[in-house]
Amino acid sequence: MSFINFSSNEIQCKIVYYGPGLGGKTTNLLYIYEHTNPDIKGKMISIDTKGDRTLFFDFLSLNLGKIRDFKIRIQLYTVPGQVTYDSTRKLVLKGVDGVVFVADSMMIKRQENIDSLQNLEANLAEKGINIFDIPLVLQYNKRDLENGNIPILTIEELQRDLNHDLHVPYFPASAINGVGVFETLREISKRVVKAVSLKILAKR
Ligand SMILES: Nc1nc2c(ncn2[C@@H]2O[C@H](COP(=O)(O)OP(=O)(O)OP(=O)(O)O)[C@@H](O)[C@H]2O)c(=O)[nH]1
Ligand SMILES: [Mg+2]
Repeated sequence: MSFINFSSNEIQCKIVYYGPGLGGKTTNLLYIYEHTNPDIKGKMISIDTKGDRTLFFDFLSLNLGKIRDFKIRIQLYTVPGQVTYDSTRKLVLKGVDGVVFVADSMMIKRQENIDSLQNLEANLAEKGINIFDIPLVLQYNKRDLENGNIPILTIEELQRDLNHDLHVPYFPASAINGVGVFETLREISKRVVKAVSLKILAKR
């Protein structure tokens, strides 16, 4: 939930990276952390991790500068993608202002992508949020595999599977090489800050 502190003139927004296990959510945050100016970022914190797998969440806070007199701080979280950790995903979604859905381009992940997006929709609905109303962008990750032996889905197939009804912005990416990572972050931040600012104006 966006949090407005009028005494310190700060607005906090929460963005959650969601998607199937091993899709590249943590890799996105790591790349952002490693390629941001130390003045604007807090520590990256990974809570409970086993090898590659997130068991609780990752967290990174970024200072985006000012809008009028307000300092804008965004907080990035990842959920654990593994199917069994649904209760943790629900916890991490608490107070969410925007979502980046990281899909895995590998062909064998096709159904997992679809299931994970449905899981997001259901978990948002439990919180009274319609997936069509919340700032959301899709990232089609692991496009670098295009040049290898692992079969991957085309952008058209991913669009048909995931974005047919949503019609939200989408970004082909290779998070491991940083391709598309900041483009994705910029778009979701823009949408979240806009939505939060409108909410604030409406309340004033
Ligand atoms: N080839 C390739 N591998 C990637 C890319 N992004 C991530 N990976 C690899 O995929 C594996 C899983 O990445 P993570 O970022 O840990 O995935 P996650 O979505 O956080 O997974 P969970 O925490 O289990 O939900 C790691 O071995 C990454 O190095 C990419 O763009 N291309
Ligand atoms: Mg992870």
